[in-house]
Amino acid sequence: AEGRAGHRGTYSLTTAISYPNGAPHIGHAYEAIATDAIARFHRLDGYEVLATTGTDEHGLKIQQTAARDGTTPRALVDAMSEKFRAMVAALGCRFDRFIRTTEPEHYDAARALWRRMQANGDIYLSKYVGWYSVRDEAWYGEDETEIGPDGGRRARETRTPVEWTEEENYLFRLSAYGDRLLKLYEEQPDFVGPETRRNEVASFVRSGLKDFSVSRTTFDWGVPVPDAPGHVMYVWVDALTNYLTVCGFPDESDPRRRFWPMDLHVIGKDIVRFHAVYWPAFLMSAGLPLPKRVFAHGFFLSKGEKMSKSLGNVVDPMDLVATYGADALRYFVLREAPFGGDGNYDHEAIITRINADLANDLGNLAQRSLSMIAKNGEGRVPRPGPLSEADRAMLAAADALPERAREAMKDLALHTVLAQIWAVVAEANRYFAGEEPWKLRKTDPARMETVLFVTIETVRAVAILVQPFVPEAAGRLLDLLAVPEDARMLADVGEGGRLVPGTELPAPSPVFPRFERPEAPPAA
Ligand code: ME8
Repeated sequence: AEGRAGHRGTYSLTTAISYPNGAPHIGHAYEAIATDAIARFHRLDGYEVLATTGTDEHGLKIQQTAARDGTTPRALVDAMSEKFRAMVAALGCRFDRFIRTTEPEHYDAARALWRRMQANGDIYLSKYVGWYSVRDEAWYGEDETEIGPDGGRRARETRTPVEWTEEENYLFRLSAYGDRLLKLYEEQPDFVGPETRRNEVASFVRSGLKDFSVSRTTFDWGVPVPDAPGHVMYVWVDALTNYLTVCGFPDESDPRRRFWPMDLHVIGKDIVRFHAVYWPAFLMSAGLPLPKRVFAHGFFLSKGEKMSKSLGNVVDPMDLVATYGADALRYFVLREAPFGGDGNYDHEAIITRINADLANDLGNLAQRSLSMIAKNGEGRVPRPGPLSEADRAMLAAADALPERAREAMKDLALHTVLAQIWAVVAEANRYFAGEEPWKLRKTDPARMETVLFVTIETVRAVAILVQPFVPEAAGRLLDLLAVPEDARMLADVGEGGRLVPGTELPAPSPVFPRFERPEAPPAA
């Protein structure tokens, strides 16, 4: 047999790193879940994976939140980053590294990147005068501002107040990178996805790039700029560098360097510009290879509206896990919205998904076939006889799943992978109902064994395929089928990994219980 883990090479991917100035919300959970599912899929397919996530802990917003709460930035981020770490764990995500930008290792990486950009002549000192939004930590041109209803000037796009500010700053020579960026989008059309985002970014670059300020002197909660007392790095310079830190940059001999360039950055649609314009420009300037792909997922809304404390529709991912379980939440968010589009959270919708797709379609199929085997087949994998056309068609559909899923995965179409798997589940339910194995027990027990074999062999393929999405339940289902731990890879689907007739099976128990409604759903 071919080598197992890692025989296909490496695959590295990241989430964005979250601002720990508030508790994690469903948007953060969604991004972690999707990234974890992509990571798990690649592990399952034989790649050696590096999947990372973490918290983006510097900047004025953190400093201000700490001041408001009467604490220090350090104490605030220590407490809050724990909440993000706990959420990721509660969601059943398996990240190889949780990075915090306040780690000494990260300071070294950020300073090394800075020095390389500076050595290349792309960072220079200049007086910066203009409209500054504290909330956005961004400078705006006069034409990007307007007078708000309160009479004060604000940024037109974000509606945050701006102040006339003068600062001696370091600037990054972004203006020098327009042509190279446009060439990048053209030659590597996958670099930014989905396509609508690529078009937005390309037209932004085509409209002309201005140099921008990459240091701050008005506060000190950041990575100190090398050899420039009083300057801390603009938080986005420091934040983006986290992707290099986790690969051991700047140490050339660090074994983690084999994961750079990253295969994929998974981010939300609001931060595409930072990842698809600034980040590749920084890397070009520093002479480093570029990530292969930046993919922007959509936003998760609550009952159709952006979540906000004032609207009272904030859903806490920890509450959702406690109520529905991590697997159900994972399945729901990945199935509900095409990856790249927006999704909507709704208690009714998740309950429907749990009961229809998980408990009815897949759960009942497994439970019915396995309990028939327990009752009629002495609890062993049945022995198939000659295969009918229907049997062959059923097995062919199950065996084709890995290849079809790989194809959909190339486009990061997670929802398509789930739809493909559930199409096979639906077919297996039709097959099972049509063959009526419960009647065959008396009339043709040999045929009954064949039908049960084909059914649970299909369940085996499905259970292997759903591991990235519902890892806990998939593991239990594979246990019920007595599939050894080392035979649960995509490559084990099909002829090579067939269940062995006569193998003893454990007593079946439901893997996907129905959701029984409590008196009231948790506050939404
Ligand atoms: O942007 N639905 O941090 P962040 C889906 N620190 N995704 C959402 C969302 C929603 N309602 N709200 C936010 C930052 N996100 C920076 C990133 S990376 C070097 C620095 C996504 O905590 C958002 O798009 O505001 C981003 O990808 C991630 O959650 C973290 O957002």
